[in-house]
Amino acid sequence: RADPPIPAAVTLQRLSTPQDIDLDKVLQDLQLHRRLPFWLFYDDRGSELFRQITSTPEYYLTRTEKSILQRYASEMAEAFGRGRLWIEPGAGCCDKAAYLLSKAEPRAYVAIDISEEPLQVAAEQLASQFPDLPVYLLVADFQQSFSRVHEFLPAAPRVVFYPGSSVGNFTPEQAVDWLARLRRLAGENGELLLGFDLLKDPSLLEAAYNDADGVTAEFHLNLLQHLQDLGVQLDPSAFVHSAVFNRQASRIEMRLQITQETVVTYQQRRIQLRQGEQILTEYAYKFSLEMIRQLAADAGWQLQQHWTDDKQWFALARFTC
Ligand code: AVJ
Repeated sequence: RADPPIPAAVTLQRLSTPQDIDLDKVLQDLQLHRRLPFWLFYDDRGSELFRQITSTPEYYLTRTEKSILQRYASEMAEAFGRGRLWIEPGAGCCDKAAYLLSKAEPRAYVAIDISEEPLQVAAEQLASQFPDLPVYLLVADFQQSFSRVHEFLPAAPRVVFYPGSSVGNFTPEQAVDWLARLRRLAGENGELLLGFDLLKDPSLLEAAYNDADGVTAEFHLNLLQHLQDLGVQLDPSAFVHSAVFNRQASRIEMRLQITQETVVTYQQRRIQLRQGEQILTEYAYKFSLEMIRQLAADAGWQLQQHWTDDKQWFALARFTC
């Protein structure tokens, strides 16, 4: 299929390609710690399935966050001020930023994502919605080439936009590292708009990760297909989805349960999994405002204000350096 045309106001830069996965390290982690990394969810099919999750009735996160953005876009734009460079890591199809771009009159909008296709589609959308807005699309894997993004961007005070509660995939320690990287990305006088899921009734949390139509289960099991596509041999029928809320740790824990003895092989590696074992694939932390304030403070960010919905299910907060 041919690439869609890139509009004139849009600059596309490819900084890295998704090929450089260290698969042996991934399998070593499976062998030694019964862990697989959450980013393996996101191949093309996985990104599509995540999109489908966001429209299940149980998965309130995306819907709630968008309602907050819609309701408070003007107030947020006012708080951040106009003429800034808005940067969104992991932007995907850029649909959340669109709420703000109409009000914030940015110097430019910069979308960073490892997956090029949704960015391309978003570019057309943004160009028709905001014909005068310079848009930069950076195809990049943040693991490696984050520092290089500075080379491509116009000079202006920055806002880093990190919605979706993706910060919840990290352990608190990793989250501090990540927020510190976002602070370097934001630069001098940089600000941050961070979306995060709030603590609530565990039955609501667990329902959001166990939707009745099984979309989340399919999303979870797609990770096995992704591994197979990368050359790993395994039998997907030996794995089932589970997601439970751990109150103590304040997080949803997603695990693949082994229902029958099975073997995973990759090159020289042979990993035997017994019935009843479980493989940890994802954390989704649920925060209080105080938890987020503290994590961000440890990374050098000061909480300024936050916006939430009527039920206080989700929040977006503004931080300054
Ligand atoms: C994309 C990380 C925000 O943790 O809620 C959804 C991913 N995993 N259902 C989340 C996810 C299972 C999602 N984030």
